[in-house]
Amino acid sequence: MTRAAIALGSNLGDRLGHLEAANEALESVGRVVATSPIYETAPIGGPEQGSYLNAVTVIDTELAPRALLDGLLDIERSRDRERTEQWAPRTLDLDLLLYGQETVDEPGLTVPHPRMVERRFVLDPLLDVWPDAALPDGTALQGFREGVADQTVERFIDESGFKPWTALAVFLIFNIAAVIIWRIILLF
Ligand code: A4P
Ligand code: MG
Repeated sequence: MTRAAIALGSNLGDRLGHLEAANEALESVGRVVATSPIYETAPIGGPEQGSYLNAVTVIDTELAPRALLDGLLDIERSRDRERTEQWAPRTLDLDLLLYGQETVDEPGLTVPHPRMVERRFVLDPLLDVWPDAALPDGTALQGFREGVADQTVERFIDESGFKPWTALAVFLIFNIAAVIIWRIILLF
């Protein structure tokens, strides 16, 4: 069993839906240990494009690195990921950041992910859920935080749960409280 970290990113279509679906689907490649908060992040590289939602999920897996990557690519396809140019906008990107303390360097698979230490949209969520994560040579990833501090990321707050009936309930409670207070005042 190996502990692995997966980066999730989306900046096309139903971004939150893609990340939530990916998290559920990750159960098919391992046991989900922890899921980070979601961050809204400014795009880095590539053509002009919209902001991303990024997160990191940590899993324990029995799959070898290549089989795990194949599983991740299957999940991307299930969310209609299309590959055009590098760093193009995407419905879902799943990157294998860390696979235990192993190093993999083969065609089509490099672990640790070669650009992870340059990106705040990876380091912040990763360190939220795996604070002592380290590179295979033992270098703590916390040490790279300072170098990416100028990149813009902020915690994403999902406001879609604030449905009209929630507003109605708040309105009614507020009014009932006002009537009760008014009655109490009238008693004096
Ligand atoms: N590949 C090799 N190693 C890995 C690995 N460890 N994990 C290969 C995943 N894939 C790996 O990836 C190209 C190929 O990389 C895959 O077929 C796989 O065999 P891709 O997802 O098709 O292309 P890409 O993502 O455009 O390229 P790349 O170079 O992997 O991009 P990055 O570095 O992942 O950057 N800005 C914000 N704010 N948030 C983002 O999430 N993401 C990117 C993509 C750029 N800017 C961003 C974000
Ligand atoms: Mg990718």
